[in-house]
Amino acid sequence: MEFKREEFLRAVEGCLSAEFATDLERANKKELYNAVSKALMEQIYPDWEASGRSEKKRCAYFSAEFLMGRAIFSNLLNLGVLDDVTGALASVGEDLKQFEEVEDAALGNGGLGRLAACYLESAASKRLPLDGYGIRYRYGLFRQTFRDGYQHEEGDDWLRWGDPWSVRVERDAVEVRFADQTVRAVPYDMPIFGYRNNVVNTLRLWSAEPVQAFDFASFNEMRGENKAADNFNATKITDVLYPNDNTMVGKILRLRQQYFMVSASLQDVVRKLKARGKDLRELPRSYVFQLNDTHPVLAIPELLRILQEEGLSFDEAFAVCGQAFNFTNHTIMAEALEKWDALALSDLLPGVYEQIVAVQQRLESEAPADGRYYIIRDNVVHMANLAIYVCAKVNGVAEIHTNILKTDIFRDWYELYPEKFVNITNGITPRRWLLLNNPALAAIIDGKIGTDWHTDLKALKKLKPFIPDILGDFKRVKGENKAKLAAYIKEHEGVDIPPHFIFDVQVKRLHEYKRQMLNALSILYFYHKIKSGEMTDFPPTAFIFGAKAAPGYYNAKAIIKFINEIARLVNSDEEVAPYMRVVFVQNYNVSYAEKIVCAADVSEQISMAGMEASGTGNMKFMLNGTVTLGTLDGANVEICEEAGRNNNYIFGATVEEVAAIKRFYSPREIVEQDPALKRAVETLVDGTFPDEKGMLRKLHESLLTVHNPDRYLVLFDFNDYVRVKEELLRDFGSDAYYTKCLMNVCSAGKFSADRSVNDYARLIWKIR
Ligand code: 26W
Repeated sequence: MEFKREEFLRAVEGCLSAEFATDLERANKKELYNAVSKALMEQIYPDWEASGRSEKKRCAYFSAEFLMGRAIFSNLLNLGVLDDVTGALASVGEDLKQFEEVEDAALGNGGLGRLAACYLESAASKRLPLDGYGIRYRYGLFRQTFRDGYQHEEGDDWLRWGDPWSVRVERDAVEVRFADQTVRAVPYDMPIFGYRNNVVNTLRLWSAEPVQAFDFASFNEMRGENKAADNFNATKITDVLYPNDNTMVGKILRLRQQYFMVSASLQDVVRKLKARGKDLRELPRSYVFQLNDTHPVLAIPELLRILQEEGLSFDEAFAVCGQAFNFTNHTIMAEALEKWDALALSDLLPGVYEQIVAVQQRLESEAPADGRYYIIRDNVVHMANLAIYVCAKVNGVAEIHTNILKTDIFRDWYELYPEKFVNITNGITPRRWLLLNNPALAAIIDGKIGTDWHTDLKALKKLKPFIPDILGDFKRVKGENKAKLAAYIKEHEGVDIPPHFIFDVQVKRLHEYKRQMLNALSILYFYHKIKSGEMTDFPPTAFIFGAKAAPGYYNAKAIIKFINEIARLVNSDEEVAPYMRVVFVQNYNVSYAEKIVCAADVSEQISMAGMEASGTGNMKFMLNGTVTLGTLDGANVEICEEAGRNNNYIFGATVEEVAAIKRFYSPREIVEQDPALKRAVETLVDGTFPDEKGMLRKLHESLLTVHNPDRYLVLFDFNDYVRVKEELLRDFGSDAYYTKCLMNVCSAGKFSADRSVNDYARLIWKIR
């Protein structure tokens, strides 16, 4: 984008006066933020309009979640005006950094939603015609605080700052019909800027509204109460993001959300095609759809329904769907695969249910009748099976994950349709996750190998011969990033972390399979060794956690409480103060991640092998020069392939071993044979920590006494974990250690989302 300072400032002034009746002198932060954003939106409109006009085949990415984070800095970076705008604002005495207070758009839970956001950015940067379709939740993922170590949730009022990076497109509103209500879906379009290439794609998020505007006449006739009720029901659909990650509770409101989103999106697509005079039988020539997990899978029966309404036969409509739809699986946890009660579904969406029944009949005529292939069974509709049966391609998100799909959870389907299954290893956008969050490291790299890597991350391998030259600069930058993070943590969490400590970080959603518990127990283990005098030379380490627990997930919340208690114990102990600190940061989100990822020395990726589909945080740390302490799970496997296993710290049972161990696993025995481990585990029940609600006791039970105790092999892997962790902490600081860090940077090329979207485009979408 061409930037003219005077013109820009005039536009900001114009917006301030028109929208807020104020000026540059008097505007507050929020007004200035909105005016700066709108001034830029005005200028990019022609590019946006041009991108939308193209009749090239497009991909529509259907996702219930887009975890966009903060838009302004990333947009300025991609428009190529970050420095210009910083300078222009400085010339009128304003600091761009003040917008770091702007709320994140947290319209997603975790990995799956953030992946969708990275893919939109990468596709625009690679000039691929990809648009996102989703829901404009009024409240995003809850805001987390800790009170006495317990997680508390508050509503996330992200629109408090306004939404200057979206445009409400009233003319494209559509109606969505449920058996018991009809609502209006109004799109809000967010421009997605390619990196310095004038491409602008679109994220279209639907907001639910009542069909009729407030009816004053009927209100006067004393029917006002009913109207108010209609209004409430309609907007309720898009009120709030479900805060669950990896567990699925069949809630009718969730069903409404999902149908609302896919119906509105498909109506949008069909209307566009009809306006261009296209035969809908040819839809796959113009569009391809990617279903982001099971949440948008209702799109399949909905498109069948719409196409038949438009005059196609069932077989014709089915042929279209078979070519147009593709499905990504993001987790092997059975609890997370969407299933609906058949009665509830047919009550709410009879037309859709009818199509599912028709698909089931078609499946029965095609698949072996041995009970392995079904969509509806025992009055439950299995959305993953519907997706696999109809979709052209089904993909996992890392090699190991795709192999598990083929050999385990979807093995019957793989036997029937082997050609459908493909792997697309996840990726992250290097613009947000290096250029933007770590400009000093980016500058070091630019200085040695130029800027090709900004859009071709594989080019980072050219940095290898320069590693010895930049070791000192790398250490300095890491040190500066750590100091900044420490100051931020001091301000926001009230905990002192000396910047010269090793920053050992585990940030991700809280889940038992991710094993924050393993990390917690190891901290207690080291703490006890330091206290008893057995370890006098423990390398000073700060253990930093960040994670939200689903509000209904008891054990996850208990683990937060446990770690907060450990933090209190450790941080208030003067004897161990020279050796360790523990902090659990509140409200971990995309913006917090940007600060943490560039300041970490150790990246904890310690899920039980086979459980983490891919992980993408692991890639962010790697790109920022952090070694992985991890299991051979998800994309960790490929990280080791790329960067060398010797440049990371790998421990624990492999997937193959996990299966064998589980057959005769006795966590009791393990604890009894290991007094140090036992001591750490017993803190859950021995009065070390107050436990007035019995939460810690429940954790103890889950490890030792429940049916199927220690499901995720925390105790089994403990010894190996502690051994490798200690080795890592002792290696820290040497040139050899920092060389490992930089070997990871040089080897991160594969994990660019640019590569991922290119793979999708080539293998699945067939778009250019
Ligand atoms: C409440 C329903 C529900 C079910 C599943 C919500 C969210 C999910 C997701 C599938 C969970 C998720 O985010 N999975 C993560 O996807 C990332 C992107 O592919 C992977 O990197 C992570 O390993 C995986 O856990």
